[in-house]
Amino acid sequence: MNSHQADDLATFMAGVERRNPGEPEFLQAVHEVAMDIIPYIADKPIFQELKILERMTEPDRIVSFRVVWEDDRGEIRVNRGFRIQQNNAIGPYKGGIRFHPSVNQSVLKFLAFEQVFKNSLTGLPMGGGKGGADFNPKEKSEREIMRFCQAFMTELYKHIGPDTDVPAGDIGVGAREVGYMFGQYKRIVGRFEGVLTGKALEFGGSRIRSEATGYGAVYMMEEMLAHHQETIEGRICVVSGSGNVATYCAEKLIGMGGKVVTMSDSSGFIYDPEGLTHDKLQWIMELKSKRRGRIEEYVREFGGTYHEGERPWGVPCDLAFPCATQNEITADDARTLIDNGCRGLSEGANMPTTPEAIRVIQASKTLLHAPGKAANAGGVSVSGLEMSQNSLRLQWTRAEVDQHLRRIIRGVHDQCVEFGTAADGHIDYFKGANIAGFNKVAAAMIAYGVM
Ligand code: NDP
Ligand code: 2IT
Repeated sequence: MNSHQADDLATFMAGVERRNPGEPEFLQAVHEVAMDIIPYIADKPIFQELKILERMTEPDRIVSFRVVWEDDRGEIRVNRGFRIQQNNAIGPYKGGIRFHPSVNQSVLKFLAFEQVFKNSLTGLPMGGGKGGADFNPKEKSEREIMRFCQAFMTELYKHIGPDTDVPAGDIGVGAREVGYMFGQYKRIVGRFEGVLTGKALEFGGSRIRSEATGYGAVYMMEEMLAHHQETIEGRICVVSGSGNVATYCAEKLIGMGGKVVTMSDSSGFIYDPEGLTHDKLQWIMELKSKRRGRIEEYVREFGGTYHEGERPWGVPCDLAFPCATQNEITADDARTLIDNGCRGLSEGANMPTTPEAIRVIQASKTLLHAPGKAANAGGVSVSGLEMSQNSLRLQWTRAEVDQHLRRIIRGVHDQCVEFGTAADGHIDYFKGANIAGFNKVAAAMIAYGVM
């Protein structure tokens, strides 16, 4: 970036900061994209004249609403729900719903903004959105979860539809919550339609949707390594998280001959030097999704060590897969990973790497680093395939969906290479993903004229 472009970036960001005070996560996500797009459009005046980036950073609309429900003791509880409809230039708004106490407008705006670029990269016709609530599903009974989901959908249904906005899962929202929300939507509108993805197979879900994000993060790593004539086989893998994305990421890694030695939750991480097996992973899936227990219980069952309050990045590894949450890899963590000889980092989570950590990795040039908008695009890709299957009123086989998923991730990888390769041959996957994602949405916005 030359000094003129640096000035343009500073001016642009000053405007975004003025319009979005107190929203650090959103500003972080916008800055990471603008850093690549502003130099890219420097010699393309049409994008500047038509204020494409300015328009992309302003959500089409934000819906915020009260969610009132009754807990098991008969107490009335009040939460705040949101849906951010960021951009529908290339298709209906599409993106997950997050239930977590940390949810606020800034977090959902960062996720909706990232989603626009991610969905564009998949090549499927999906715009970007995100929703959620500051509801904490932990220690809630099954009936409380159900009542909350129903109350949430009783407002959200007014704003979504199979051709307008199609939510799915994210942190704290899996097949169970999608089932409750889909049931409530169907009850209110009186129609059975593909308004949510991540549904169970019995009522319109797609095969491999549960697995897709984790599998996709591994396929992306496989593509990056293959591009450099390397493979996953025999590599030591560090995974964070123990939810949907982390567990299926670990499953695919084990299946491909990787040695997964860690998993974590918000309390700490476990290290198993022997490596996880399919049986151990099955136990973790049951622990987390059925018993809703803590990852520390693993060491009582299988040995290894538990590290309270720590993240796993200090464990020497070849490949790292952050699959928990945003900003979970700091600059110090990035230095540790690089010093330990880590070769690849594939972001199963959204924005897990801080800006300082990204700079450390980019400066080292030794680590293949796929951003979340490319590496975790597998989830929304199979959501897109679920929409197609719902429209066609049929269900594809596992092999068919997996084939599509692999093809889509290969396409994402190849776009990153096309737009992210420097003169010296180094591939900046962040830059490639940002530019490729931007191009398609920008072209559609230009075609529509000024709006
Ligand atoms: P889950 O709710 O299934 O699992 C989340 C995991 O991350 C849990 O292990 C949880 O620990 C941990 N975690 C959550 N918040 C924090 C935190 N603040 N600090 C430390 N650990 C935390 O969610 P998913 O697996 O679906 O989502 C994980 C990541 O992947 C998110 O960034 C999400 O946006 C992203 N993603 C998800 C997709 C999907 O299809 N589900 C698609 C694309 C991206 P604990 O059990 O203690 O809460
Ligand atoms: O961040 C994401 O891509 C998701 N949570 C999945 C979105 C979707 O619509 O499947």
